[in-house]
Amino acid sequence: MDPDVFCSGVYLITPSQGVSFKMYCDMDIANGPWTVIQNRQNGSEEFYRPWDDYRKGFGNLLGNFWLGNEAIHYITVSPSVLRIELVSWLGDARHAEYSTFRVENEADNYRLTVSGFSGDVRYDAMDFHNGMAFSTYDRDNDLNSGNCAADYQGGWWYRRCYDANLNGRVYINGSDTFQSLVWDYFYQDGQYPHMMTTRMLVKRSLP
Ligand SMILES: [Ca+2]
Repeated sequence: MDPDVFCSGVYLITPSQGVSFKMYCDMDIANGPWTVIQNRQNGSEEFYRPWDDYRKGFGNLLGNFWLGNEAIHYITVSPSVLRIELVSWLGDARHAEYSTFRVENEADNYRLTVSGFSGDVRYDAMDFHNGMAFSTYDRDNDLNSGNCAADYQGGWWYRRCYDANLNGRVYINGSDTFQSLVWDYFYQDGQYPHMMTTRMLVKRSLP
């Protein structure tokens, strides 16, 4: 079945000759179908992982997972849109959309391009990460003299260090920790509010 035509479920796609991987395709939300590249729905999956795991991807496509930087790179070779869905522990749902989303290849450390923000979340927390390379605790590509991925316990496009930390390891409600799933200024009065669930989805830009 062609995921461009109809989907909702796990599919094998081949974005480039000799390169194929499984992905979860969603057409339950507006203007789909979308390929899900990240899903956090509970704390059952470990996200504090090394470079190689983030490169290949990990978790369960029907549960919590990171699709993998290699797969995300191949998907975003075609001009792509990113959607991020956030639900706080207070149950408030917001989303961000970016009209431009690209992840370079491994030789460029899966460098992020993200721009063209829209959506109903009150702060664009990804702008801070635009242009950054991906970092993991064993591959420090951030601009901090320390190791952001080790300090904040995720794999991410850390700068010095983050405004968003959606791959943070710590899955708990309300605790004052920076290692959690964070979207800065989700609330006006809370700089580092924790998220209960997050999803990141990609689709091709309209021509
Ligand atoms: Ca560093």
